[in-house]
Amino acid sequence: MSAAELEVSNRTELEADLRAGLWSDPATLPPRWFYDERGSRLFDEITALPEYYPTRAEHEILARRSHEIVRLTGARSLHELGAGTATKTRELLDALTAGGRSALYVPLDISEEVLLEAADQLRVDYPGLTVEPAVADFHRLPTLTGEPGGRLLAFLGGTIGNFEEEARADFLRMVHAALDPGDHLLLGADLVKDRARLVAAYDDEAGITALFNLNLVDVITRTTPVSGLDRADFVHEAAWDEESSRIEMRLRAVRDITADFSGIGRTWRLAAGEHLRTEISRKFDLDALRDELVGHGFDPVAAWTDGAGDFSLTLARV
Ligand code: AVJ
Repeated sequence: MSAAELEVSNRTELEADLRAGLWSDPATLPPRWFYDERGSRLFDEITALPEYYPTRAEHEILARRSHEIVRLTGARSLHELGAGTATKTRELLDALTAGGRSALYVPLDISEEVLLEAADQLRVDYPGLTVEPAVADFHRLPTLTGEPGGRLLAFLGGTIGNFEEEARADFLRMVHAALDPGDHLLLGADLVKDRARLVAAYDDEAGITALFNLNLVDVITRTTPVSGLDRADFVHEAAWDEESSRIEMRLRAVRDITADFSGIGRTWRLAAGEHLRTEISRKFDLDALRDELVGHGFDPVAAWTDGAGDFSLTLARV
């Protein structure tokens, strides 16, 4: 796609999400809109925050278990959903190419820019590795390349937590259908823990997560014509919903908002004190997650946590 075509399709897709989400109760928007260039940079900053443990915890597990994962799966190709900059993935790639073995890496991401840049660097760093980046989102998987039975599909970072229950079920069904017998899924999932630590991870002292959340307003105003929408009218909020076992990220209106979306021909009103929900981040119980995978036809092979028991990786066979 050309840059101009990309811009048009971006606008069309955002407008569809705005239509579907803003007039519901509560108003919602899918978290994928966080990740423009600035949002992606802010997310990278989040992963280095003292309060945000998931990235470090998952990296710890991968550093310790990657060789075991490659041995248990016999994988010759790694397909990674939402690969991004593929930093932690290097642990898996090291194991996959150990002893000079050749392997295939297929990073899948919605951001072509990030994808191609990361792919170029990986080709330099891993001479024996074939890198085949593919633009894809979590809702439509392309037909997977690589030898059937020798594929490892990784979905890391805890992004599975962004899905509502039903969307998660749809996702697991889709993944199971995309894989062949002998292929494996490697799933990163954040675990339930102390409320204070969970909230702090999404409402950090330095205010980076607040900038990340508020950046969404800029993404909207830049992508579709709208008047009356201003990031100064919102404050960031992170709340733990015990019953649904999830963190909710919200943008709470500090004054009455009337936003005219001329691109979609509708006016959106949000009263002072009400909020727009921008992300859910579900936290899991390891046994329940295992049962859920079994319910979708997967055969759990192993599950690991970091030393502190904060985050999990589950390996399951199709
Ligand atoms: C990238 C979806 C795993 O839910 O923890 C981080 C995104 N949002 N801080 C998460 C996020 C706010 C992150 N995921």
